[in-house]
Amino acid sequence: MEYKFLGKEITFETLQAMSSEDRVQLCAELRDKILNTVSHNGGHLASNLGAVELTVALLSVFDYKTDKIVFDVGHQSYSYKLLTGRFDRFNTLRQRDGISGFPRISESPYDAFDTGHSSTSISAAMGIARARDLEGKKNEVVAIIGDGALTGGLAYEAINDLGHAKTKMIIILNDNEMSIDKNVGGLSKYLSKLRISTGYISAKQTTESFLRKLGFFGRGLIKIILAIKDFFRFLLYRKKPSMFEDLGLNYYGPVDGHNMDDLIKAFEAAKEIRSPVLIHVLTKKGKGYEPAEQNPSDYHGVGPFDLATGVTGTGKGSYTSVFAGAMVDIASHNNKIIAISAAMTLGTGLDRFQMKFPSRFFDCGIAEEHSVTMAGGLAVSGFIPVVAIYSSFLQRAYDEMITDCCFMNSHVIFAIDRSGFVGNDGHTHHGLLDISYLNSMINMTVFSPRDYKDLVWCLTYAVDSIKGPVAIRYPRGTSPFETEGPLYKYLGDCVKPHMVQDYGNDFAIVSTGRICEEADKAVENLKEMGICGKHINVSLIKPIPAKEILELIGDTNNIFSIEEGIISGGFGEALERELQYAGHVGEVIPFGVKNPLVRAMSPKEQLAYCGLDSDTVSRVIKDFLNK
Ligand SMILES: Cc1ncc(C[n+]2csc(CCOP(=O)(O)OP(=O)(O)O)c2C)c(N)n1
Repeated sequence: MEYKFLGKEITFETLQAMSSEDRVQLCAELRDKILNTVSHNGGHLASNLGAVELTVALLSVFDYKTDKIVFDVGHQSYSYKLLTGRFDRFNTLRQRDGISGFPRISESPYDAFDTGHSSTSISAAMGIARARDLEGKKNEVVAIIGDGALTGGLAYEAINDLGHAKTKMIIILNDNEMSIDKNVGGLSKYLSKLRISTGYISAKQTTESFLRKLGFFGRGLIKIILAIKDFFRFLLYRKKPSMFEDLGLNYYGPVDGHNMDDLIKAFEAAKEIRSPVLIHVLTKKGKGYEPAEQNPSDYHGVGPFDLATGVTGTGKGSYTSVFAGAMVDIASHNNKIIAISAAMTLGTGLDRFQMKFPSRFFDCGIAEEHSVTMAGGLAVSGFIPVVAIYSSFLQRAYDEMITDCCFMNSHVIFAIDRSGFVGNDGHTHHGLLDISYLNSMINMTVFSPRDYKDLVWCLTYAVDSIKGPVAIRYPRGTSPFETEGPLYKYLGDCVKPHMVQDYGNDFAIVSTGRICEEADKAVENLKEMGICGKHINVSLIKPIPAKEILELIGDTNNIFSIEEGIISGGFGEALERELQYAGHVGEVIPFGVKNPLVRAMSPKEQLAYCGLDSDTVSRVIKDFLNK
């Protein structure tokens, strides 16, 4: 497609001056660019296709150079990036040194806030609006939040504050009836009710016809109301019952999120209100690309795909799918097993469990904290809840894990997916902090299995042989080694350390998790250089089986550890302490991540960037040993 607008400088004035036809053309260009880029680089497709008109309308009413626009999660900000000076670099989306898949203040002065995790936009925008008021500035502040993100509790903490403080700001609720999967819960039902009871607010309706339809206005009153020229302004001032109104916001909508004129009028009207306004916009996820419209969940976050057919890459198996299969197996023999997801049913593979055991599956929405405390409630009632949440998203349930599960020593199992590097989503999504935060939790047992079989053993052990809280962390993607035959002989073997290579006593390296592969190769590299050491792998990392590890280490004082996680508070530090308690005199030198701000690139590149690839590991060990 030849672009008439994209590629040229687009300012607020350019957008304001555009005709309706020009804006339609611009939307087509944005969709074309997004489709071509995402089909090549992967990314969040469906949400972005649904937000094209919304973004063009937004930037036709608000000046991105002076107003502040905060996207929730930020996965839907591609059109915004393209319209705010990043067209030329957009081909680098989610690539090393390229454009991030999320707003980044380090990337553009027009990105108001870094995002990636859900339900933060109203809080962040409110802080920005309060700062504006304190400084006596006049710019607008807008938060754009999806109906999925609105299931997160943080959003209500913000609305509670906002409805009371009456800070001037605008919330645009982008309602497409979808989270990643179909949106769930009472709120989603409530929004449907709002949609149906009111119908679209459209510029095509005349004020008079609208008022007559309502029926209860006398002729005199209609005359007065008609004196207010702008229909939208009238509607905005008309108090419409909704929970948002009850909480102190002006509610306005719903507006057709693909009708540019209606969107612009609605945003212009909202601008005039001196107190907080929520504009309810209805959009279609995947809009304009048939495969994504038909299967928005499959195209929410997608790898490279064939644009003509929509065919995405075939999965080669993953830790996630192994976990999903094991859950179904285990639950078919144990009717106390419950599976819990926080709006990530597909992502965690729990759709298989849901199909098989619908009454024992709960999707709580984007509500990690609630999911964990609810699991605590199930556990004290005799069930065995397995809460499957991505590592970085579980960070926000830190307190609930401790207070509502660990302190009571409750048998809650945390299946922590996406531990370690996640690749192109970048630093907000890495699971690099989990060992560190889990290490601080009393009573918590922690496993970091190295491959698929190990994962199944650890999960089985967690269900059958542990009575308190257990965390099992496993990474995104495929296992580097698929062992033939049984990995262990007995269930209890997964809590023991294992000798992987034993070439001599020059050094010993203790690995945990998938990164076992790099340690493996490093030990081979070193052997070729005449440096002969040992490699011990351990899946149980809390409590660390220190005595057994020391026995395997044997006669060397040059001990290293390696983990796919942050060094501070991580496995290596804990290993050193536990080995010392077990009688070892000396230190453990940890290989791990020093700075978790690791940007988008492939997981392999991220390993190398952090010095955790086998070449770097072998070089560092060689230098250390002075050989
Ligand atoms: C705390 C947290 N939990 C889970 C996610 C994963 N996640 C990213 S987008 C999304 C769905 C958001 O739905 P919605 O806000 O309606 O936006 P849409 O994609 O439908 O436009 C989820 C669950 C996240 N980013 N942050």
